[in-house]
Amino acid sequence: MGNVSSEGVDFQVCNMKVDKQVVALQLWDTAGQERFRSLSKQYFRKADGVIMMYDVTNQQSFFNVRSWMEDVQNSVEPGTSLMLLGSKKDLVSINGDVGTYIYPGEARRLAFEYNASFFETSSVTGLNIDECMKYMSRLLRDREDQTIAKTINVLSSENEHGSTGAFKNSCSCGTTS
Ligand SMILES: Nc1nc2c(ncn2[C@@H]2O[C@H](COP(=O)(O)OP(=O)(O)OP(=O)(O)O)[C@@H](O)[C@H]2O)c(=O)[nH]1
Ligand SMILES: [Mg+2]
Repeated sequence: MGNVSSEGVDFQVCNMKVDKQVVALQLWDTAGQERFRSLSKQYFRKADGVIMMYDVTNQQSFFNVRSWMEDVQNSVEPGTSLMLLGSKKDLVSINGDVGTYIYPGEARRLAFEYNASFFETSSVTGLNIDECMKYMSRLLRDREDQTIAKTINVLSSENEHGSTGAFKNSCSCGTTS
């Protein structure tokens, strides 16, 4: 964040309002520097979602995305929501510097390979910041809703079987001859 490289892991909480619901997000900002790679990988395992960022004017940062995506893919639980963000879009329009610009089509293809959603963003102009966080919040909310629905299903089917068992027990206990 800011001009300082993340050392290890930063943590923040924030609430996102989506479709009149509030989704509470815990954001774990892991460092992108190589020496923190193994530390960062430990956090992917427990994540419900992973957001990866590269700089749209920096080919090397885009080149690094693939190996990070591989790490993420090998670390996360199935069903974890992945998102790729091309940051610093503001620099492209200011400089008109298309020479080093990674075009969104190329990035979108890479994101697609890893089943990740994709946005171009700018923390300077605010481009797509709200949109991408809302998008991720929706994915997480939908997955949580599915998990809750599955749990309710399992509990209610266990209850059916359980109550039959209980009924039989109480019957046999209650029956005196
Ligand atoms: N112009 C522009 N500069 C940005 C943008 N986002 C970040 N920066 C700048 O880019 C530099 C690096 O940003 P960080 O947020 O520290 O990058 P990081 O990916 O967290 O870096 P690590 O913590 O080292 O992994 C800082 O100087 C930021 O001010 C953006 O959207 N536009
Ligand atoms: Mg950082």
